[in-house]
Amino acid sequence: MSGLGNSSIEAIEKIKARIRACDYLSVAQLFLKDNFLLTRPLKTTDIKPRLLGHWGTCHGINVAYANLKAFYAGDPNFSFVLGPGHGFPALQANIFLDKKLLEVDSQATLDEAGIAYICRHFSWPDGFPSHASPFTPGTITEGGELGYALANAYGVALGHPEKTIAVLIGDGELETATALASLNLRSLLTGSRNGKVLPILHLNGYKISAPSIYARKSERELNELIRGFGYEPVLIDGDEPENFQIALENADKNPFFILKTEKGATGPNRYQMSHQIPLKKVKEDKGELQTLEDWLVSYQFDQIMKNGLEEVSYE
Ligand SMILES: Cc1ncc(C[n+]2csc(CCOP(=O)(O)OP(=O)(O)O)c2C)c(N)n1
Repeated sequence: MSGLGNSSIEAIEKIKARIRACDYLSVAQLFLKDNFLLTRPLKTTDIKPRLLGHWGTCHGINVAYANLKAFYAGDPNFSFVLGPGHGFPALQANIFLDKKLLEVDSQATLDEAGIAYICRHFSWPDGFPSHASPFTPGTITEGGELGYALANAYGVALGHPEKTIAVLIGDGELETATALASLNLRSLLTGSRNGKVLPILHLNGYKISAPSIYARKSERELNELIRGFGYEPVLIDGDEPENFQIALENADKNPFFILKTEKGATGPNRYQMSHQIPLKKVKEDKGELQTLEDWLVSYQFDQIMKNGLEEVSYE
């Protein structure tokens, strides 16, 4: 069992700043080929010629990653398995800040040059792909196919009682036969010889542009479904770290967390409009360009740079 300890106000502020930093870096990777720190007003020539990637799920990933990293800081037996494969800018931002990317790529330094490098080369010829790839440290399954995250997490737990594995599952992903059937693994993998799996359903409401089945269910119906598989549902409503930390601290034997954040949260358009790239006309439309600049500025990344990127690292 871990936790934030005595300095919890500082720790909560760090989680908030970390989420802002990762949100900023996610947007910058998707859109920018120059002017990564907004040292001058944004110009159309700063925007990548081909916008490719997924924004909608990124904020939720950043919320889960930061909260788990803070809670399990320094625990070598903790791992995080990420389901929704489309939030690669978010994953890349997190492994960049924790210097995991630096271990395999000497150009991903924790400074201005490293930021320019990861942003410019995201979804770029001979650069990083728009999805997690074998190059990404820790990748198990590649290919953009939804469904395996929960089974992979139980696989890690098998025969390793010392391990704790949190796994983020998309609400669209949980509609797949693979993910849904994997809920049965809880009954197989109990007992003292296996590790602990902490499933987190990312209930952002949409799968691409349609509402997910789980978002259409009432809270009661969803809870009963989860209880039917032997878990205790724990709702984390919104992105406030305080709620997330309390949920982790109070979790009993078989928790199943439901992280409820809006699809596209913190971005300019929400829900079904935000699965991939919002502001599709940003290169031609001055209004959209201004919206992108305002969106980037809203994360106050200049403040984070002033304090130093180490301050938002859980290395
Ligand atoms: C097995 C499989 N079926 C369908 C798809 C196509 N697909 C890509 S993204 C997506 C929706 C994912 O929704 P969700 O898991 O809720 O992720 P998020 O909303 O967080 O992006 C689907 C169905 C896929 N990648 N894999």
